[in-house]
Amino acid sequence: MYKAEVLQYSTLLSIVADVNENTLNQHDELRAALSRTNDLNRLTQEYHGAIRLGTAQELATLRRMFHVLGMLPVDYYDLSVAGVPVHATAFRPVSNESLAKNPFRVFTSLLRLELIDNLELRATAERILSGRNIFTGNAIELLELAEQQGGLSSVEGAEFVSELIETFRWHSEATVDAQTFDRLQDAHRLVADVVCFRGPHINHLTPRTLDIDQAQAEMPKRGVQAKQLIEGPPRRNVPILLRQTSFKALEERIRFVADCDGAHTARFGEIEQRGSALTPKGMALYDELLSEARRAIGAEAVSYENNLKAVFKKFPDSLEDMRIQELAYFKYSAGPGYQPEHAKLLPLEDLISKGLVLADPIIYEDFLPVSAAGIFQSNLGGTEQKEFASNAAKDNFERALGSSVLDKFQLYEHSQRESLAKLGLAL
Ligand code: OOG
Ligand code: NI
Repeated sequence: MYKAEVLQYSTLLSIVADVNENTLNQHDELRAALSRTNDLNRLTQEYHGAIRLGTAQELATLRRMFHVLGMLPVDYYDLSVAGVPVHATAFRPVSNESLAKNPFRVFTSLLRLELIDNLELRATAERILSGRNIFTGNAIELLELAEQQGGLSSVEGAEFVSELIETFRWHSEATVDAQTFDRLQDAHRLVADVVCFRGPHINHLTPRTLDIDQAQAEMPKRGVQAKQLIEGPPRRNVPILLRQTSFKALEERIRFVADCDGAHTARFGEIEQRGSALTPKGMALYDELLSEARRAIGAEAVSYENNLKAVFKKFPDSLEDMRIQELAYFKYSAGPGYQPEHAKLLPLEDLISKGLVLADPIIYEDFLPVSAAGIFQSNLGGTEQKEFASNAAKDNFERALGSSVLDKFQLYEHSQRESLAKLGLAL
């Protein structure tokens, strides 16, 4: 559906496929490691998408919908710090088996109208949102059936998916007149995007590349206008967390009620490169270095990148250092010749140095708030920078969601521990 809606997205997919093939052809060791961690077979699948919701009720119902698909809310992201009036979670598979089968996840934001100062405008937005229903009647019926039966048959499941897709479709007819649209747009472009349409259109989908710098260089060559900076950590020997770039949102014709035409920018495409998941200690170091780099220089592209690289010299750049200093999570597996008795005879470090146990980084499966804000900003069009008092409101978000969000560190830690337990080992 998205390929048909946003034609440039197909170009993005072919750039990523070519870059991945090149990279794998040049790095046999990487190919072997990716196949050990189950990443090779899921590399060609879409990694994530994003939507923006208007009300607590929409979020609570969507949580139930995603639950049927085995996608659970992980982590809380406060984007108000970066001048975007939303907070968010990511619905994703959490078990290793599910992640290996299909990694697709949806970054899901909820609009925070309480951050809009103009009370009258806030009330208008609330009234418009309370009058819409973003789900089809069949989707709701199948959801209730799934909850009663504890699942769906494959026929029901297929129908459920095609009904749910309707929620994410683009509508070029706005639900408001041009004047209302402009007023909401003035409060924040994101407010207009969420409030003025029948549903939460997918605003981007994102494939995963093994070399984002190559992909970034390739975009303009194929007629895709890339965002200026790659978000996240710099290029390193050992990739960490998440690096992202995107192409600018398309300007699209829309129609307002009362028959007049206008334009709106919402939909774009994004590319991501994923690296090691970091422990709380590693994440704290990442946050510290990122703020240091951002403090030093404004957004001037070339110098920002050089400076980022220089600042990140303080982050160890070998798998061994990252493991020994407990900065990242690892998946351990048996190397050639490993026997269960080895677990009792030698400490883990010796097993690793003898090649009896292999340690591969666990891939980061989540998002980064500062990067997400950069992606939001470059795709809302305009250069506006609104200031909101930064105020994380995780409790409110979870109340709207109707459940708590899962802790990403616990998930990584669990999968590290499980891989060791399979070998009869512990850290
Ligand atoms: C979501 C932006 C966040 C990412 O990859 O960090 C995101 C949005 O623009 O709605 O998708
Ligand atoms: Ni994204």
